[in-house]
Amino acid sequence: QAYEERIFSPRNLKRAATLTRKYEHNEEFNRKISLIQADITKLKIDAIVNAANETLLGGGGVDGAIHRAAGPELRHECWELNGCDTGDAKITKGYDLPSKHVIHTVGPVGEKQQLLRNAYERSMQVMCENNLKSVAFSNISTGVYGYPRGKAGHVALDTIRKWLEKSSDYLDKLDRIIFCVFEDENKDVYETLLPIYFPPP
Ligand code: AR6
Repeated sequence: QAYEERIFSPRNLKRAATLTRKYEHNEEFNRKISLIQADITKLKIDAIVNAANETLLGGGGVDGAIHRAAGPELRHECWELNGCDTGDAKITKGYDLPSKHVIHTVGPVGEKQQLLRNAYERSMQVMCENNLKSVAFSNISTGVYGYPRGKAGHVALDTIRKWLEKSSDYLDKLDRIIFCVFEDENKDVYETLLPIYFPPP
């Protein structure tokens, strides 16, 4: 597990120098943010965030992978949740996954910024309500739902940065927020954007 992979690779730092800073450097925030490229179903963590659909009954992409790895009990629990609105999030146990929980969120179909923000924001709320200290996000809406990857990266990072700014009461409890990218294109997006939202000193 590459939890320790830091966000400031040499390549990253070089890019950071050329980018406009949107936010101030904050060492505590930076220590809690990670980028990893992995199959999210392999992560041993408090919660992984699934890019689900409104039925919560499974599908393709990362949703399919999570349901396959978690086993049929996950579908049973999801069934009882009666679906989930776009921009909302609901939590289940992780069953056969190494992750203890799954936070199922539903991103928008297409580029609807506020709904994507809501999905990240609500996932963090659900994490807090359940007293969890670590969470890994998949790249909500950037697959089948067709949100442009670069723009989705901006929304994800900005939403999490803003959440950190206003959640000082939870920071001591929070251990880590991981952005889990799967394919190279999203890895490039996050490597480029992380220094804007979480700038080095
Ligand atoms: N681990 C981490 N990320 C993954 C994995 C994995 N195993 N597999 C795919 N991704 P998508 P959406 C990435 O399409 O766009 C489903 O059918 C993938 O590369 O899974 O929100 C649901 O049921 C992409 O960057 O989710 C919904 O109907 C990201 O996960 C619909 O798709 C999200 O792609 C949701 O579409």
